[in-house]
Amino acid sequence: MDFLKSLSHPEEIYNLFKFKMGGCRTVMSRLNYESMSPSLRICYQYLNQTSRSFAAVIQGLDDELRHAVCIFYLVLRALDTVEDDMTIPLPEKISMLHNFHSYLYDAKWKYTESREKDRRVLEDFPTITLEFRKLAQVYRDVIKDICQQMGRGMAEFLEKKVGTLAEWDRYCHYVAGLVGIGLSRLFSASELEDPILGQDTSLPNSMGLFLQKTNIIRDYLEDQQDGREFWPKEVWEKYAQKLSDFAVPENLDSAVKCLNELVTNALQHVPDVLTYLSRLKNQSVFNFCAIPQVMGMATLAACYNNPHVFSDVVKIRKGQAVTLMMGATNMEAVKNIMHQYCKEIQLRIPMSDPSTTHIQEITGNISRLTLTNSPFVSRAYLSPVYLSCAMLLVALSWQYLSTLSQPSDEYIKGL
Ligand code: IN0
Repeated sequence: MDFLKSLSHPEEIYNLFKFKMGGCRTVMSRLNYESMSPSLRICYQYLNQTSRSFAAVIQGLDDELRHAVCIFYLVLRALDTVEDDMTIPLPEKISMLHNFHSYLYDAKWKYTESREKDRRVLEDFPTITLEFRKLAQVYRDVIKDICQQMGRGMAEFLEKKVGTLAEWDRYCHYVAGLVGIGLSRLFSASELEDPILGQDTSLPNSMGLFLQKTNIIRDYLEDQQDGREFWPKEVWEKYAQKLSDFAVPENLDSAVKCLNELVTNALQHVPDVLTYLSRLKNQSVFNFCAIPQVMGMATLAACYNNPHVFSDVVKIRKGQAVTLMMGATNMEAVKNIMHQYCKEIQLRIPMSDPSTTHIQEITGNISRLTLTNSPFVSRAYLSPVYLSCAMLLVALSWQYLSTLSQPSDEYIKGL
């Protein structure tokens, strides 16, 4: 199926094939489970269960940083699960969010009442905190501090909706910007990156804001169905009476206008993302940071001016995701990828849209910043001969792969 979806993108077919054949090792490293304590092994199992694709990218990180990020990720998942759980009475939830950082040093704390998808991390929180307490003090201090700030911020937004654009930035800072700030401090603490990286807060905040705004834009429908609202009122009130109006087909024109304004807003973070990535020195840290950002850009480009955001889930193809994962390993490649998606957006800018001028300005800027000497090979070479070769390759690899069970299979399913 993945191969079929990529039929008009031969380079993706090639990459899906290469990836399955072990190309995934460029960004992932196989973990040595035998050398791990049973509790750490369980932590990695939870990581793989909660986010199969991103788990692989975490596992590509060097040495002890990998464990620190794995624990950080699981702790954040637990905090997020508390925030999302609508069955917890408000006063109890507020207190849990405020005190969450202290549970890291409470060997017995767990929460067994949740019905959320990732409840396992709360039910078995003691296994995660046991490993947390084995981390070096510098890592523990960062993780604890971020949990404290994030818990406080999440509690602040429990009773209010996102109103102004400043509040949108503030909410995204709590749930994602702080993750970037924490990660940068972990990178510096590991000495894989310079101390300066962990001291800055503005660039890593933008990294998180870009990802989170993209998620919020993409997940409009899913959030509506779950009774959640994260689109800022300051923007949607220009186009509708209620945010839920956008799910009604008659309002599709206004909905897309609003969508385009939010995409434009999210794109404003791209220059910071590029500056942040250009500061990274370690290869494994670079891959870890760059992959989610290029995926975010691909998702944003797929959402731009796309009415499907209001009727189904807009997702990037697996072939596209694999191509990005294998490609985003150096600054020049990242710039080329960003440049390509920027061009895709530019080609789809409608003439009469309230944010046309603004998005032209921003994409023009991104386009200039991402211009390199070796532009991305364009899709112009999509000749019939190439297509036939690709289809032949599909048939052959399909046959071959169906007889094999590769370790990367699990991963690719998760994408
Ligand atoms: C993340 C981020 C993440 C990775 C690397 C550097 C970052 C710098 C700043 C902020 C966040 C950074 O990446 C993941 C990516 C991810 O989970 N992708 C999903 C796909 C999807 O569509 O959701 C996957 O399953 O592959 C991310 O989205 N978040 C995250 C969480 C914890 C950590 Cl440690 C790193 C979530 C969020 C809310 C954007 C911060």
